[in-house]
Amino acid sequence: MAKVKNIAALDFSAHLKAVEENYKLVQVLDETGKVVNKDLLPDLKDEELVQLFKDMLWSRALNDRSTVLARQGRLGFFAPTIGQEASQLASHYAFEKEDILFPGYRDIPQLIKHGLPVDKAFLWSRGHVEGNNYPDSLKAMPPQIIIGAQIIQAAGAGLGLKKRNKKQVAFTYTGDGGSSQGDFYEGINFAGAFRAPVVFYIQNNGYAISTPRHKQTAATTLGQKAVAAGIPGVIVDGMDPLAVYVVSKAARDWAVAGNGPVLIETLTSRFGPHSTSGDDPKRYRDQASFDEWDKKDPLIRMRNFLTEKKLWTEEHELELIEKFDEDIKEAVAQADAAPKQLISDSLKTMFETPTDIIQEQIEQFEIKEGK
Ligand SMILES: Cc1ncc(C[n+]2csc(CCOP(=O)(O)OP(=O)(O)O)c2C)c(N)n1
Repeated sequence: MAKVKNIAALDFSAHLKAVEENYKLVQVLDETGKVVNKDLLPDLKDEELVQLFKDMLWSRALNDRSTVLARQGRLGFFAPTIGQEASQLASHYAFEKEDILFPGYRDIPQLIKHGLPVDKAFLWSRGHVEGNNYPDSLKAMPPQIIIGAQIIQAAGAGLGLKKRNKKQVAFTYTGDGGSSQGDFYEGINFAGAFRAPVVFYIQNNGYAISTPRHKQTAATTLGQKAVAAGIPGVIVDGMDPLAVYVVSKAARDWAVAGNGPVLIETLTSRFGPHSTSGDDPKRYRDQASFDEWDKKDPLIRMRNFLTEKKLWTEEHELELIEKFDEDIKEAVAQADAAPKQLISDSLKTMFETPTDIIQEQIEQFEIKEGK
């Protein structure tokens, strides 16, 4: 066989390296909360910085309470968010209420911040139809369970916003596993082709349930997947709230200005199990990995940063957590008071005009349920 000449165009290792080199990690705060990149410090007022930290603390409180409730059998499905607070809350902080959110099942904190009442989030977890009955003001879809499906929905919504000349964007979250799905590639490609205003997040927490990230793809980063769609891709320290915010704000500005979508990979970690339905992460993750990521806890960084700026005290934090716990308890009580879930009501949400078979089932269940 003829020997291929080693000309630059065929230097495949150089190709791979060149792609990787274009995708550098963005960081603003180091693990101790010290600013390591002044140029990227976001333009947030003191009270806004404090609010961002409060959101993250609230999310941790919600995680802790929900974990207990799930263990007591008082919630249905629950996917822990502990460890991902910067990735979730600092990204959401960059968007407007009018922007349309397409969350995955782990993105309940962003959905609540976007306007979903907490009791409805609990009802959703219990599989109650009222959990998906959103107030008109809430610009969001219910959390997606089908991995990656929200990516194509967001791409379509983005195109709709563009066609209507809206100054809004769609934004959506998936995990590292989700970025291995066909829907993911189709969605970012479609949004790129139509320059739809969409910000796509891959929250890379290292695992798709028990499958480690390195077994899912040969790509050295997930952010670089943007290159095939011809759109910008950014990799950000997902444990660094200020970096996540600043990158998200830039992405939203870019998209809303008509330049098309952006893909953001947040490097993060879930400190807990995949879900509370029986997963034991110690079976696929060693203690060293937990210890390594514990040190990167986004709450430690933000707390240190604010304390150094004299914007935060421990007493304030304790008071706040007590208040969050009270609010969450109240929301649980509200969810408990909701009328019992009826299968007939659930069936009625399937189509605006039910098909004959569904209609028949509705009638059968209404008799059984005494309606
Ligand atoms: C299309 C599809 N395939 C498989 C599943 C089963 N499943 C549920 S969660 C999950 C892992 C997803 O991992 P990742 O996207 O990394 O998100 P994470 O849970 O880590 O946030 C899988 C495979 C599913 N829900 N949908």
